[in-house]
Amino acid sequence: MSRILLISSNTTTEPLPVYPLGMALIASSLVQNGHEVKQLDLLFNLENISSSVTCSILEFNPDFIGISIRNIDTVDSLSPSNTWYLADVKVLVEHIRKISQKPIILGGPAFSIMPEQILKFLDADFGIVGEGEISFNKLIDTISAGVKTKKIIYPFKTPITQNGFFSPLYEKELVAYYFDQSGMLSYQTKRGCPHGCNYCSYPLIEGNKLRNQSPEFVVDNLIRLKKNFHVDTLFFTDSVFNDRQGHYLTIAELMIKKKCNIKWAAYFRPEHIKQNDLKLLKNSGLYAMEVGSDAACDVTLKGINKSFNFEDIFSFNENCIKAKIPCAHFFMFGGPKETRATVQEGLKNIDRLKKCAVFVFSGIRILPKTGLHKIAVEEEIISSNNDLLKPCYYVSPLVDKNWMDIKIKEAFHKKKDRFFPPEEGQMRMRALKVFGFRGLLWDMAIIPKNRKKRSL
Ligand code: B12
Ligand code: SF4
Repeated sequence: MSRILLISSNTTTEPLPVYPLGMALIASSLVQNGHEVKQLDLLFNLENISSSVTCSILEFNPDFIGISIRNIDTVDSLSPSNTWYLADVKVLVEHIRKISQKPIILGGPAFSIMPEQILKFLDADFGIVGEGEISFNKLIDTISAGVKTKKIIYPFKTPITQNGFFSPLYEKELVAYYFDQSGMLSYQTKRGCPHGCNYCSYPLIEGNKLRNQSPEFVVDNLIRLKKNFHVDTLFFTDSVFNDRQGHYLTIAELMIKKKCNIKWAAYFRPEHIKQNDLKLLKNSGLYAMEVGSDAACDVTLKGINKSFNFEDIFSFNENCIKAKIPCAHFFMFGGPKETRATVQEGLKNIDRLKKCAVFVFSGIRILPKTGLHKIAVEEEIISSNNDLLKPCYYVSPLVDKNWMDIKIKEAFHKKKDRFFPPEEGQMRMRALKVFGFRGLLWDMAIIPKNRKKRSL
């Protein structure tokens, strides 16, 4: 049995504070294997980060220290703060080294995207790429047995499937904090994405094969969450909630059957969803959808390797309007094949999307081992030896970025449900938070009765 201190290093509250779900799952797997675990969330301890780390190490005296790293940066080329989250994690690792000689093990989505670069930059001892539940336990056993091992552990050929999933070990104090701050908690029902969008890092984190939890397992966890913590609003953090096999519909059916009575939102892909499906989802508690529409016309959709076209996005939106489900579409301009003509066509297309929110990003963050990375090197936008640790964006060489940004701003001028640059959306949401509103918040621009005040 070992003592393991887990630290969630994420302290950003934009666009909203998100529960450290990865840490909760690692904690659950370690506890089930008989280890003693302490979860330390740095956002919860924002006012006294360094003393909370010092006290945890001195009092708990861990044998291993695991750090969960969620974000590298904001993936927003126009972000004025230009936040690079890894700088704070570096300070954290240096601080830990001053008080403990125990092995530091890294993991989390950010780490999984660029493990070699981040391990080197942070000068930690080990790192686990992808899902950590099984690998972390194995690594601890290996190190404890005095066996030499590689510094970076890559995913096994046999990842977790149906019966192997763990229930997150939510902590009461943290649940209360995040529910109060963001108006929701998070839960993941499946892993992996089989779609090969060329800019996307998600398959690097979770693999490209769908691995579903059984609907019974999901719903039992939701019922427990509600019973133990009185949580009634959730975000399903699946990369894409609507899988082609319709597994998501079986979850919704069971939520209705078991009278879960939980409101939920999730990411959707704008395809393969019928009016009846939307009705079912709504009856199960769906109150808002974040839609990965991603590019605004057929040429640029093809440029990022999407298998749907703009008409699919349009009819998806029309169906949501009929079903009275607010949705927010996310688009990126400046991707492969973007030209002046496609920007103009894309903005006209977006204008056809009624009664929905639209968020637009300018340029696409280039992440290693993606198709976009290859294109960017071939087009000499970046050199092949750029390690991509610092924010670096793809903008099509066929369009002028300044011109494009001005055109988008003009098209969205004075529209309350259009957000560009993304920071503009953050500012409006910050104002709503000051007035005590919680939740996704953009949905209030579509359906004002979705307003939810924080419980004081
Ligand atoms: C859902 C989601 C959101 C939702 C969250 C909703 C909610 N209420 O939770 C919303 C829309 C709010 C959001 C916002 C943002 N997101 Co986001 N999000 C995701 C997504 C799809 C899933 C994250 C998740 O919860 N996964 C489920 C948990 C269980 O998995 P996990 O954390 O990865 O943990 C597993 C492993 O990583 C590992 N692990 C985790 N911790 C540890 C620790 C140790 C020691 C070990 C060994 C292993 C380990 O084991 C865990 C269990 O298997 C990911 C992409 C993806 N598929 O991962 C992007 C992702 C994490 N987001 C990302 C970003 C950038 C952001 C934003 C900064 C974007 C923005 N500018 O607004 C914000 C930041 C929000 C915040 N406060 O931190 C990036 C982060 C990397 C990067 N490029 O910088 C990702 C990877 C997507 C991407 N573009 O590449 N996001
Ligand atoms: S962008 Fe969405 S659909 Fe495409 S690969 Fe990534 S997670 Fe899958």
